[in-house]
Amino acid sequence: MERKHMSAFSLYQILPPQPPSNVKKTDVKKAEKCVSIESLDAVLVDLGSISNSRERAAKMFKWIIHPVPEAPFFRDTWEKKPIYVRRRNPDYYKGLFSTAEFDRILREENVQFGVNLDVTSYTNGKRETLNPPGRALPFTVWDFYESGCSLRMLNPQAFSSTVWNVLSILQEQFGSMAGANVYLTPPGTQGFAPHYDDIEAFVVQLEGKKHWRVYNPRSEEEVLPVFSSPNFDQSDIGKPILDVVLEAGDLLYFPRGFIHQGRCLPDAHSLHITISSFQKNSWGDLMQKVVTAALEIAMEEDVEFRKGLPLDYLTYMGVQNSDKKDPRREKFLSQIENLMKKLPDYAPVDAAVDQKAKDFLHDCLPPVLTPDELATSVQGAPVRWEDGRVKAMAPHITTQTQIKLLRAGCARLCSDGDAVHLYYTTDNSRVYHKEEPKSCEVQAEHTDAVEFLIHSYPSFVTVGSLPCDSTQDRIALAELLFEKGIIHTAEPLQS
Ligand SMILES: [Mn+2]
Repeated sequence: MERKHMSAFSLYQILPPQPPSNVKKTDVKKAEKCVSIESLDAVLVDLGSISNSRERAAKMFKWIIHPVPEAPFFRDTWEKKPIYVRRRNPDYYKGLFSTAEFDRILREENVQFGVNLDVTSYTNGKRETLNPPGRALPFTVWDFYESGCSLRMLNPQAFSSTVWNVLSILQEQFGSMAGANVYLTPPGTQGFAPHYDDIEAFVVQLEGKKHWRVYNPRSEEEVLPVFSSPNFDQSDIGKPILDVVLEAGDLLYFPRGFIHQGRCLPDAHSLHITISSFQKNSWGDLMQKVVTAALEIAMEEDVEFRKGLPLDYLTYMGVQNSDKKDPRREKFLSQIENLMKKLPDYAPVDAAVDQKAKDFLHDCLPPVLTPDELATSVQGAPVRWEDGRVKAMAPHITTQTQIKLLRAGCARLCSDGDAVHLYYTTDNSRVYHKEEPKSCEVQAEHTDAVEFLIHSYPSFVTVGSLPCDSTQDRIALAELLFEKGIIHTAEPLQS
């Protein structure tokens, strides 16, 4: 296919070496007028009053990149270039995570070396991982730290409710899994060799400071790479395009493919959390599903795809024959082209997107419920054991009960061949893929009602308004969705 375009790589080459987003004082002041600067606690309380989880996600994201406005960020910066936000407010991200919490987690939780925590060092150009086997107890971990090693906590969302909450909100902004790692680095040391990653990275400086250097992708092939790089030598990476000291409250964003390294200054430790997203979330990743499925369908429906290969094709095709001037090669290649051109006719794009969505729902963190949501969902149902008997009967749903999905993205209808399934995130684990994908088959008489419920979000609808054939069906469906934690009610249910 012939296409005139400016390659992403050449685009990077013309970007100003110092990003214009190095926010000046005046810009911050201008932005303050539009969005108030709030603490994380205040933001989270605020979000609780927003009924639409997608709006919550957008607001959370705005708070993270503040004062950079969202629309220009996604237009000019996202997947294109790094951005550094100097905030001059060490408390901006306060409450998200801290070294004190790190210490608390080591004491109270079962943190395993190599699974939840890595001990690393990078000295004289040599990168080492020093994980002993077993549980990471403070005694050993702090000894490593004192001797100059960096600590990387791999899934802080499993141990910190705040990180879990923030990521579970953000995943709806990205439509792609939001992950995080926490990095604690002793003064005067560096924990990692220069490298690039396969994710969009938001480095949120929580404590102390760190000297960061960010470098352009080295070639066209390393722009928006599919895989992370190995460790590089200093001589491999050229000159940094960004050279900054991140202080508490500051933010550094860089796209996948941008090489980076962070080193602590002699006078301060550094604690940061890197929030990441968009791993394997490219057009190509979707096309893998589209093309695979299109070919399956084409083979079922089009005899041209089922006709046999020429008897002698191995004698003129293949690498060993690729330099041959043989007219049969041209004929063979043109037949390949004809078949390729037919594939779009069979491409089940919506079904492929459903496959992608299914993967995403499996990757998702379960939602963190607000007190109101807890009181109106299965998790907070008031049934309990008291005084030797079950107190309060299981509450019941009537046609007057008002219901709504717990989150815009907590459930999704996907067709699996003949059957329709509802996939949902509410029974997922805080630990990545610890649970199998959760789904339930939706009977044909219920699909319209589930779709209605999904499309009614964020409004509540009465159970009686669900487009089902009978009241019995309506109640049965609502009870099923309530039990799975997919919906909650407008008011706490009465027994
Ligand atoms: Mn990295």
